Parts: sequence; C-alpha cells; structure tokens
Amino acid sequence: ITDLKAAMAAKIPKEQERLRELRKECGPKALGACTVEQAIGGMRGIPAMLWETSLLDPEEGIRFRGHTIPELEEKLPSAKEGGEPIPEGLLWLLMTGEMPTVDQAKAMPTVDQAKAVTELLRERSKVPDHVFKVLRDLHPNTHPMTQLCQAVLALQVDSKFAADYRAGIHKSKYWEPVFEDSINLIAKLPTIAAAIYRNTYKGGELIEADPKLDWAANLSHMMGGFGRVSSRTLNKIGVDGAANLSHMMGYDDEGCLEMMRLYQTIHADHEGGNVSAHATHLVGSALSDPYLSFTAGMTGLAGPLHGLANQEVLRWLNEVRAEVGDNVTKEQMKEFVWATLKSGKVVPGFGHAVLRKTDPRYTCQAGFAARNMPDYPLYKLVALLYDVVPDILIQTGKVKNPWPNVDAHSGVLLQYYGITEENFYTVLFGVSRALGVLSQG
Ligand code: CMX
Repeated sequence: ITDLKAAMAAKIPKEQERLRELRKECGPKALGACTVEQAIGGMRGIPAMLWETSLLDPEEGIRFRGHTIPELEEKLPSAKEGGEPIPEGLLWLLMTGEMPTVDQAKAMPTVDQAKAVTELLRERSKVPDHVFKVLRDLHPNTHPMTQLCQAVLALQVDSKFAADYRAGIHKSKYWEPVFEDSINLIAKLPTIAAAIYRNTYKGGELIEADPKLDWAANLSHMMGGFGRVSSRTLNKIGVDGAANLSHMMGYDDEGCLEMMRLYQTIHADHEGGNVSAHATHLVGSALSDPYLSFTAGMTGLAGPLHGLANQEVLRWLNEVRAEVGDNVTKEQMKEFVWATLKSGKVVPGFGHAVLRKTDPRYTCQAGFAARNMPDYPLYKLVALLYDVVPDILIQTGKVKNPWPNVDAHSGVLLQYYGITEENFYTVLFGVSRALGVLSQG
C-alpha cells in the first residue's frame, strides 16, 4: 500500500479504540506531582500531554516513533544512494508509525511509499494567487516568520475541516478533513517559503518548481536554484572549475539539496512540550482547523528562545567576527561569551528545557559539516564554541543544560551554501515543523 490516506484509514479505528481502552483502564491514575516551580516555569517537566509521534529523552535526545536521529539517517529512504534522508519518508513514519518501504533499486516504484508521498505532495503543491498577493502587499519590513503566518492564514479559506464541520461531520470522521488540510498545507509550504525568500531578498521574481525534484530539494530550488549541471558540463568544467560550481547552480548545488533534505528531516518534531508543538496542539483542541492551529505554532516558533534562536546564533557569530575577525582564539571567545552573559543576554544555541546532553540534531549537523565543509571558517568557529561555552555556562551555576541545541549549528550549513539571510532561517525550521505537529494532529 502506497496511499498514505489509505494506510491511515486502516489504522485510525484501532487507534481510536486504543485511546478508549487507555482511558477506561488508566483514566484515574496519577502521572506525577506538580511543584510550584514547575507551574511558574510553564509546565516544565510535567508529563501532561499525549504525544505519539516523538519522545524526548533528556539524556539521549529525540526519538521519532522510536527511532533516534542516527537510526533515521540510516533507515529512511534517500534521494540518492547513501545520501541524506528525505522528509517524505519521515512523514510516512510519523503519520503511520511505520518505516516506509523503499525502492532504492528503482525497480518497483509502485511499492515505494516515500516516493508516493513525494507525488502526493507534488499534486497538491499549487498555491492560489491570492496568497502571493497577500505576501506582496505586506509592509516590506515584515519579518519572514510573520509573512509565513499571514500566508498560512490566507490559505485557511480552503480548509476542508472548517467546511466539513460547518456541514455537520460526525466526530469519528474528523481525522479525514484534518488529514486533507494537513497534506495540502505541507505540500504548499515550500512554495510559500520560497516566495517569502524571493520577495524579501531577491527582488520578487519567483522560480517554478522542478517536477523531477523531491519536496525539500524543490524548496531549495525555488529559493534560488539555477538548474542542475549535466555530467557532460561537469566533465568540461573539470576540477579547477569546481569552486565556481555552487555559484553557477545557486541552491540547486547537490550539496545544498542534500543539506535541505537533512535539515527538513531533523527539525520536524521534538515531542509536544516545546512552544510550537504545544501551541499547535492547544489551538487544535478547540477544533480550530490545521491552518489556524499551525499558525499558532509558528507565532511561537518565531520567539528568540525557541526557533528564532537559529537567527540569533548567526547574528551573534557575526558580532564575534566583526569584533575579532575570523581567527578567534579560545581566550577571545571566552571573553565574548562572558560579555554576552554580563550584558544580561542568553548565549543563543545553548541550553534546553528538557535535554541534558548535546542535542543529537546538533551532532548530526556537525557530522554533515565535517563531511561537506571541513575547512569552512564558520564551522570551525562553531566547533570552538563547543569547546568554550559549556564550561562557562556551568560556572554561572544556574544553567541546567550547558550543551548546544539544534539551533547552534543549522545557520552554518545554510551560510555555506550561500543562504546568508539569517532572518529567514526560522521559516525553514517552520516548514519542517509542519511535518511533526500536523502528523500529531
Ligand atoms: N545562556 C544564558 N543563560 C541561560 C542559557 C543560555 N544559553 N540557558 C539557560 N540560561 C539561564 C536561564 O535564562 C535561567 O536564568 P534565570 O534563572 O536568570 O531566569 C537559568 O539559566 C535556568 O534556565 P534553565 O532551566 O537551564 O533553562 P530553561 O528551561 O529556563 O530555558 C532555554 C531553556 C532553551 C529557553 C534556554 O536554555 C535559553 O534561553 N537558551 C538560549 C536560546 C536558545 O538557544 N533557544 C533554542 C532552544 C531550542 C529550540 O527550541 O529551538
């Protein structure tokens, strides 16, 4: 079976029954106590939400339907052999709870579930003109995350759930229009994100999707890909010309496409307690449709202590470079970190409300950087931060987790491939987060 909705339809009645049973058998049981500090701290550490798509272990990090990040890198299908995982495979896993079947040999495409998701999303990717108009009419200084929220709200006019609810749909069938809205929204997000990028930074000229590319690679392409280079051209350019290659191809560079696939996979879900997931879930519980609920999540992701931290990390690194140049010593870096703390600011990209070790999403991106950009100065700078920051945060005596989180590394990968506009980074995070929070819906 490669039809995602049919796979869901086969599971949903059993899941509904499982939930009824759970309630009946365990309903009155207590999950734990709640302290005053936890209440003040915004429910930190209180097991108070059902979240099935992923589980966050403080020591081990995130597991998506039971699979760690390294396992996902190994098991999820990829666009090229041995390459990075594609988010379509993750979406199948998150929604159905099962690893998608793959057809890496390309012999039987009809059994390739991840590929079927790619096609499903492609079919529904067309964004109505009125959404582009909304984006064009916004104040030019509107932050890309605010633009994302406005565009998603503009799409809400087509909500199937809202229409079916008005028509009196039975509650046991809610999942169907929620599924339709979720897939429609996920399918359109790359085009919307690319339009925001092109409008804000590239004069507004949009780039058409490439029907041969997968979901995440198309996002990269529509942001500014200038075409993939044939092997004949590659041979002509030869090794000496390789440095110019990325420049010529823009974000169609193979490395950039792979980076985007990985990026979109690992940012998808982080259990239900974080602000974007919780907000989406909370608003959804009022039976607000997926467009409204996801927008609530995105307004939360736009906060500097959550998703906007990836933008803040880049700003902060650029301040370091402006002050001391690229060849920063350990001592200079220490001084800079202390100065940040003394001025009453946080060190962005470090710390976490739940994690107590280095975020495996950080480690995974560091691995990608080591493989693809080992000599890149910004990568070295981030590696230096890893050496310096945790010790200092420990010395403050109050930071519970001194280790880096996902946002400490993502900007470096984007910068390397020429996506230098850090104000846009959280939009890329948001596109990925849709996979997780809408699957849980
Ligand atoms: N730099 C400076 N101080 C920090 C810190 C950091 N990176 N991380 C925590 N602290 C401080 C807190 O501000 C708090 O100080 P006060 O008691 O004066 O208020 C104290 O240490 C205790 O905080 P905590 O219990 O360790 O952490 P919280 O659960 O309160 O906050 C988080 C978690 C992520 C908001 C925090 O670590 C932080 O602000 N980090 C920097 C921003 C960041 O990288 N956010 C992205 C997180 C990942 C994501 O959601 O995308």
